[in-house]
This record gives sequence, structure tokens and C-alpha cells, in this order.
Amino acid sequence: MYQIYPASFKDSNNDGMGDIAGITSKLDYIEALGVDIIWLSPHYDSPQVDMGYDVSDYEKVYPPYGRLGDMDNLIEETHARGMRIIVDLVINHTSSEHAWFQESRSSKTNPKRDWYIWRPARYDENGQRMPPNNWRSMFCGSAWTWDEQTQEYYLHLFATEQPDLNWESQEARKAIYESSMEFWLRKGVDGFRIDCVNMYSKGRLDDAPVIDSKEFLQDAGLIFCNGPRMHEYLDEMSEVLSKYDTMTVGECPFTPDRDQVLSYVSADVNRLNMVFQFDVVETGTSHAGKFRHVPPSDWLLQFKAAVTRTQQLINDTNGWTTTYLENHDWSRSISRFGSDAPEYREASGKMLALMLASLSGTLFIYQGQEIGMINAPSSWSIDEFKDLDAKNYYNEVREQTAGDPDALQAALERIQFIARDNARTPMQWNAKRNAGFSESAEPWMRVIEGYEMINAEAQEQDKESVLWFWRRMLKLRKEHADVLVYGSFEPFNLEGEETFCFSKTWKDKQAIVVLNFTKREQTVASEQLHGAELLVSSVAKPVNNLAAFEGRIYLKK
Ligand code: TEU
Repeated sequence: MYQIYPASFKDSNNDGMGDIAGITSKLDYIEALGVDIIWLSPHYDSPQVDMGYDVSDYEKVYPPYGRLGDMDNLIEETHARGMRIIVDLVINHTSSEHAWFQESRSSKTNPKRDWYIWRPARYDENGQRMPPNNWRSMFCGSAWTWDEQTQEYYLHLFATEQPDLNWESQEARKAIYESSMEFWLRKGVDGFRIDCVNMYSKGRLDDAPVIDSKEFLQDAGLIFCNGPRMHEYLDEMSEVLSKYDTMTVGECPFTPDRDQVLSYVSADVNRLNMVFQFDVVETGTSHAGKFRHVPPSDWLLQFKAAVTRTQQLINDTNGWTTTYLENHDWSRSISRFGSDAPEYREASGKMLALMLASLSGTLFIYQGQEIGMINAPSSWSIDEFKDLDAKNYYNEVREQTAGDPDALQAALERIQFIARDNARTPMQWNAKRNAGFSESAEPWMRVIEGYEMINAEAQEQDKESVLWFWRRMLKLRKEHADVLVYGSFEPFNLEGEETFCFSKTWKDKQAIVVLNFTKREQTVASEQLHGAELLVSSVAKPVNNLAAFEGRIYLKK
């Protein structure tokens, strides 16, 4: 599966923003990579407070991206190449500009009042107005906003402009299914990547436990996710989906419990085909407070444990798993888990590609990952970062420290390492102006310097490039799908802090994978390799020891 972020993929009309026609013009490139399915991040009409994850009309395309006809064309052209296309389904919340919310907020007696979650204020001992509970929104500040006109608070787990829909209302649910799902299924999309799929049922809106006693607001993800009616809602959605030939992949944060994950994806329940677990991308950080954490020196141990947990979801169960290191919400994997220094960048990109290609489950690649794109450089100032997530955090630090320059510098460094913006810069197509993304004078977001070196056209011409390595690996993954896609995963030498080693087993066939996560050579001598033959290495001329950031797959039959 290949994820496309429409704003940053390819601008066909030179207005500085990517668009649907731009995506269609690159379908051959995507097909040549060996992709089966495309996932499109939100293309709907939206005020773009959260880059389209704030939908104001499910049945329209965001005008700078094109029109409905452009989507019809993209769907048709994708199918003509034997690929499928799924779209993002953002139905935990809408934009505050959606007509439903406009009606809902207009008066307490409006028939759509209960399509969103409205609650009266609480008052503290000094008579001060307080929100209905202590939940912190995912984007800083309270998850409740006071509405002057009707004198109530509404809930928004994300930005103020992203009010949460009230799934308790059956009427609202029916409207959601019709407008956001059936409208696009009838147009021929092949399924959905479902945003925040475990957040619809919020239970009793109880206060979150106080972890940080200095603050009123508390991280509440474990409280508002996986509420009591989740299964019922997903069963209803499955009924809608079952009328079409579809697949689903749901986003499943704040769900450490394996059985809970299985309650969504095991084959007998028929709810979701698969989910994104957050264990791996959260390595060295935490979901809610990702900017507040600095990766510990033993992050590789956490990484290996996280990969093991998500891989073993399918051992002895009938669930299905996913494997990914990047998407539009996390920074680039080479910069996070390898090294983006010029001498190690390509090696890291290939080693991570080899790892991903040998893990079980459905594999997701994010645009630019296949050419080894890296994070924005440390020379970028805060003004280059466009995402509200990073900006809100930076402003919060500024307020809390009265603008202390050291604190702000530290915040900027965290942003440069982990911010979502790192994955949202324009795709690097060639060495020309704006990396070939757009002819416009000013793309909506700055292109990362160094695109003269890291771009698709240059890599197309170089068989040793990261791009060609990805192509080879995806081919190999299909040739050995038994062990690589379906095999059962078993790590070995888990306590090693330099390498990641595991076996994949399918009946009497076994693959052994060894990965060097350091800049130093590592030995591979291990009893697991007896009788194994080298299938592929990420370096051109493998020797005895593993080179810096080298990965290998061996086969045993
Ligand atoms: O993300 C949901 C999510 O759990 C967020 O916490 C996400 O991890 C975010 O990056 C917080 O820093 C989905 C989308 O993938 C994300 O882009 C949206 O902003 C969010 O939902 C709201 O729709």
C-alpha cells in the first residue's frame, strides 16, 4: 500500500499545492514501484485547519485539489493499471464549518443539536466556569470549547475547529454512512483508511486520572478510546461496507491491549480488515506528549520490542497486522531510526526497506520513503513549520517559559526531530526548481534542501539507488510471500543494542533477517545462520561482518 498526501505529491496547475490530476500523472511511477493499493489522505472540502482532517463537505473535493471529475478519473486510471484505491474516512469529527455543525451550534433546540457533543459548564469552588471534564485535546489546551451563543461547551478531541460527532445519535450515524461512505463507494473507491477508528464511542466522559498533579488538563487517550459501543458502531459500518468489494484499515491509537486489538481485526468478528497499531512509531516517545519526550539511549530495545508485539499479533490468531514506519503524522524513518548523515543516509534507507519488506502483514509505504527522503534540516526556523500540532506546542512553550530562548531552542529541536511537518514537505521528483513538485514561485511548504541529491529522477537512472532497492525488495517480498508476508515472527538476541535479528517461519521454510542499526561493523555469527543461504543484502558487496546499517535476509529450506 502506498500513501499519498495530496497537498505535497504533485502540483499539475502550478498554484503551489499538489492536486488530484498531479497524482493521476504519477500513477505509472507508483505502479512501477510494485504497489497494489493507493491510500489517499483527505481530499475533501475543508478549511484546512488540520490539512483536510477537518472535513466541511464529504461530497466535494477541496477546490485547489480539483473536482469530482478529477477523482472519477483518478479512480478509473488506478483501476486500469490493476491497482486499487482507498480514501481517508474522517468521521470521528467534522470541521466546525460543516453544515451539520453550523446547524447544531445555532440553538439548543435545533434538530441537529445532538449530532455533536454539548455539555453544560461545571463551576469550581470559586464559582469559576470549568469545562465538563479534564481532558486535554490532542493539539494542546482543553478538549472543550465554550460556545457563547448557546452557553454550552462542545467536545473536540483535536482542534477547536474539529468538533466531535455524537455517535450516540442514530440519525447522525445514518447521515455519516450515507455522506462519507456510500457516496464514495458508489464512485468506485475500494475501501477506507479510517481515521481515529476507536474514538467514536466515548463512554461517560469521565475525568481522566490525574497523572500530572500540577495541571488541570490531563492526557485522556486511554479513557476516550475503545468506548463501550465501539463494536456496535463498527458492526453497523460493516453492514454498509459489505454491499461493496472493500477493504478497511483503521487507526488504533491508545490500545496497548492485544485482545482489544484482536476484537477489531480478528477474522471471526468481521469488523476491520486491519488496524495501525502505534507501538513502533511511538518508540522513544509517547503518543499524547510526543514533543515532551527525548528518545532514550536504549531506544533500539524499545523498537525491537514494539515490532515484536505488533508482529506477534498474528501468531496463533486469525487476526491480520500491518507494518509501517512512516505516514503523514510522524517524521522520516531514516532520520528517526537510521542516520540521515550523507554517508549513511542511503544505507539506512535500504536497511529499513529490507526490514519492512520482511515483516508480516500488509506493508504501508509513505510517499517519498521509497526515495529515502529525510527530515527538514536544523537550519529551518519555526516559521517553516506549518502544522498546528507543532505550532501549538511551540506557542505553549513560549507562554509557559515567558519566551525563554533556551526553552524555545529545545522545543525547535524536538520539532525538527519528530514533527509531522517533516513528512509533509513536497515530494522530490527531480533536480529542477522546487524539486519538480511545482512550477509555482512558492509551494505551500518549503522543499527540503538537498533535493538535487535525493529525487526520483536521479534514482531512476541509478540501479544502486534507494528507489531501485525498494523495487527489488517489493518484488522479492511477493516471490517469498509465504515467509515474508505470512510467516510467524520470532526475534533472537533481543537484548543486543546494535542489531535487530529475527526469523520468519512458514511450514518448513525459514528466513533469517539480520539488521545493523549502527555506524559500526557488527558480527553476524549466530547459530541461527547454520545452513542458511544469503538471499539478499542491502549493500552491493557483502563481506563477513555486517557493514554500517547493512541488512540481510538469509533463507533456510
Ligand atoms: O490522527 C489521530 C491521532 O491519534 C493523532 O494523535 C495523531 O497521532 C497526531 O499526529 C497527533 O500528533 C489522525 C490523523 O492521522 C491526523 O493527521 C489528524 O490530525 C487526526 O487524526 C485528527 O483527524
